[in-house]
Amino acid sequence: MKIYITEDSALIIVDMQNDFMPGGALPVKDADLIIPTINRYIKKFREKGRPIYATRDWHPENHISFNTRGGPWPPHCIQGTKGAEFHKDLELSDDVIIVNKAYNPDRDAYSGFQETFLDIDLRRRGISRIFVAGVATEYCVKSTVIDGLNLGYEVILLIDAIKGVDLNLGDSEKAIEDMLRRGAILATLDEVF
Ligand code: VGL
Ligand code: ZN
Repeated sequence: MKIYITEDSALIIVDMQNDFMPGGALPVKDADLIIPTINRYIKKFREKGRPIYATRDWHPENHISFNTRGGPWPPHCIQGTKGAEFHKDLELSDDVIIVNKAYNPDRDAYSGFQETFLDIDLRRRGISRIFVAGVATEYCVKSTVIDGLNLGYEVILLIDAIKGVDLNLGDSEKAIEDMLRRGAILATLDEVF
């Protein structure tokens, strides 16, 4: 199916940060392998002059999601550290809009929409279709997609540009099914024009 990058489309790249890459504090298997594909999407959106957003997990040192505070995760993506930086091979230019999330020490936030300016900024630019890529499929990608759908956006999940943690076998697959059931549309690089 052909899916067009229309005037009202934007690209949202979720949490492509060092700590989620192999060797990082909370690695997502093969997360680095989607970087070339994400770069191709970036190129397509840039050529069309459409906005590109990059969310980043932006935790304070004492974040509630860390196992040091009884949370589920090892400390990761701490503000200002190397682990919180975007992967160096990701071709983000100066015009990419960075969205910090989960910065409140006492609240976790998986969605790029939670306590951020993302919805306001998209609306201000007249965006009603979002194309979503990044990690992790069953956490931040899923929450961002579902919030987007609930806020009334048409959401295209870029299936060749996401990776999951799969703490339990099949978690990513289940998350994809859930997103589809709620109205997300799947697309791959060769379908996006
Ligand atoms: C994420 C676990 C903890 C994500 C963030 O980006 O999906 N996962 N913090
Ligand atoms: Zn996190």
